Amino acid sequence: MGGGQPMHMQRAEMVLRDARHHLDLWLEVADARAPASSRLPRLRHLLAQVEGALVLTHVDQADRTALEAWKAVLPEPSFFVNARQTAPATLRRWLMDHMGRPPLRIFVAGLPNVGKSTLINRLAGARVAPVGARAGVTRAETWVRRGDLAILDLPGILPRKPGVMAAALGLVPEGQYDPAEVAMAVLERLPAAAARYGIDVDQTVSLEAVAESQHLFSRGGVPNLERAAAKVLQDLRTGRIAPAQLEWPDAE
Ligand SMILES: Nc1nc2c(ncn2[C@@H]2O[C@H](COP(=O)(O)OP(=O)(O)OP(=O)(O)O)[C@@H](O)[C@H]2O)c(=O)[nH]1
Ligand SMILES: [Mg+2]
Repeated sequence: MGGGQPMHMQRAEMVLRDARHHLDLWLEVADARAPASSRLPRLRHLLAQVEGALVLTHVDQADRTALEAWKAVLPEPSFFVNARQTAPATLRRWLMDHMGRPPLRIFVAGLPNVGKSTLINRLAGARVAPVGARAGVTRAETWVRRGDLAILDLPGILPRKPGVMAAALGLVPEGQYDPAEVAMAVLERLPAAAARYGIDVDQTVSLEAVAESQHLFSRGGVPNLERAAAKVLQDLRTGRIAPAQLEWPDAE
C-alpha cells in the first residue's frame, strides 16, 4: 500500500492547518464498516484546540451488533448515520448546542469517499456539494452556507499508510493498492462474501474460485483473476455483499 497523496489532498491538509484557528467545530467523517482504518489519526492532533465529533457513515451497510460494540469503545461524541438519509436529530442538536454568534463554522474532514459531501448536503438540506462513488470527487475546499451553518467541504485526506480495509471500501485512489491483495483480504475477513462465490467456510479462499463461479475466463479458459478481484470489490462497494462489516472493535 502507499504511493503518496495526490496534490488536491495535500492541499486539503494545508487548508485545514491554516484555517483551524477560525473554526468553531470539526466533524471527522469515517466509515462504520471499517471504523479503525477509515480514520485519520492525525486530525485530532492537528485540531486539538477545537471541539469535534466523529460521524460514522454507511450504517445501512454495516452490522448492527458491530455498531453497538463500536459505540461502546469510540470516544464521545460520535454519531452513526446513513448520510444518504436525513441527518439524525442528535447530530443537529449537538451542532446547535455549540452555536455561539452565527454562523457556526464547521470543518468536515476525513478520508476520501467516506461520505463527507453527502453528509454536508444533508446538513444543508440541499444538494450543494458534489458527490460521487469514487475517491477524490471533491477537488477543492468549498464553503457551504445555509442558515446559521457555514460548513467547509474538503477533499479527502489519506492516512500515511492507508489500510487494506480502507482500500477495500474504495477510500484509497485506484493505483495505490493491489486489487487482488485487497479482494483476498475481503474474502478472508467476510465468510458471507466468500459464500457468495460458492466458497464454503472450510475451503481455502481464492480468486480462481471467484472467477470460476462468476464465469470470468480469459482466452483459453484461464480464470481471469483481475476481473475476479474487481468483481469482489465492486460487490462490496455497491452493497451486494451485506452486511459488509470489515472491522470489529475487539479484533483491532
Ligand atoms: N449507502 C450509503 N452510501 C453513502 C453514505 N454516505 C455516502 N454514501 C455514498 O458514498 C459515496 C461517496 O460520497 P461523497 O459524499 O462523495 O464522499 P466524500 O467523502 O465527499 O468523497 P471525496 O470528495 O472523494 O473525498 C457516494 O456514492 C455516496 O452516495 C451512507 O451513509 N450510506
Ligand atoms: Mg467530497
